[in-house]
Amino acid sequence: MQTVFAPLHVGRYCFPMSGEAHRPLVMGILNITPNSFSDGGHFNSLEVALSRAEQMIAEGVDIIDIGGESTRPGVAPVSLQEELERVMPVIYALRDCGKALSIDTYKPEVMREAIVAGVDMINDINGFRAEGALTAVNDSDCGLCIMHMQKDPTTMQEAPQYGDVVAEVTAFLRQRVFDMENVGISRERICIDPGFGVGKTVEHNFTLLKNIGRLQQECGLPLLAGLSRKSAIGAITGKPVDRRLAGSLAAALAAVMHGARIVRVHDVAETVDALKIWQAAA
Ligand code: 7PJ
Repeated sequence: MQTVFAPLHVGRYCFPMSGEAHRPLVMGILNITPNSFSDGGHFNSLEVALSRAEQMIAEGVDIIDIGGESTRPGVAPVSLQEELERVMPVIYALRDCGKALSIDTYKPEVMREAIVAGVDMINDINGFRAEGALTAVNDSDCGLCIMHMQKDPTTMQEAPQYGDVVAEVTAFLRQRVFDMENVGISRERICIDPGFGVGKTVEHNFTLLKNIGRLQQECGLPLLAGLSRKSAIGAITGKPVDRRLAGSLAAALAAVMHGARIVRVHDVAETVDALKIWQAAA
């Protein structure tokens, strides 16, 4: 039996999380990185991003997750100015594309600008722990994804350790939900994410994956799972990052089987197809 959840409110959109009308949602990853072939590169990376977004929309994406800073393990942070220059033109251009827009950031200044520009969701890998993050999102109607991360992106993969990874991640997420409700943020806007691959060993990742049902039940909120192309997939399959499609599809289906309501993926068309067959066979 799957836990029953109220619909998730994300800005202009309201997604059923249970019942007849519910189906797993696909969040498509739109990474904006500067184009190394053109000086400055911002115009070119805007064009590339918009054509990728157009493709994702045609492929059936539900939420477009725009990110201007790579948070892959060990990657250096980008400045606030640089992040804004990367993401803001994309947000303005996609504002009325008909799909929910999410911004993947942990910087309160970026959250504020993105909210003014009309994003529907804030996806924070840092769980809104930066000073000013809760205030930045408080007065909006944006959906909020709280992710668990041990340490920070530069240090998180240095020997991650837990006593009981499921209990610790659950306790962290419950505490953040509590803190958010305390400042007046409504639960109907919140989803949780155990943060696959961030401060976790392969074993931690698969333990969390198998326990998605428990995490959701104990937090009482829908869960978003992001396993796409991550190193845990590579560790099991032995494949480099550009050959992890099949592994990522299996991981997305496993997450949904365990009850995840949203999957965050690079390969939208393939994931949408896999989920359609999964649903038809359920
Ligand atoms: C995640 C994310 C994730 C959420 C990244 C990558 C690394 N946001 N942003 N969940 N991962 N909510 O995509 O490989 O797992 S960046």
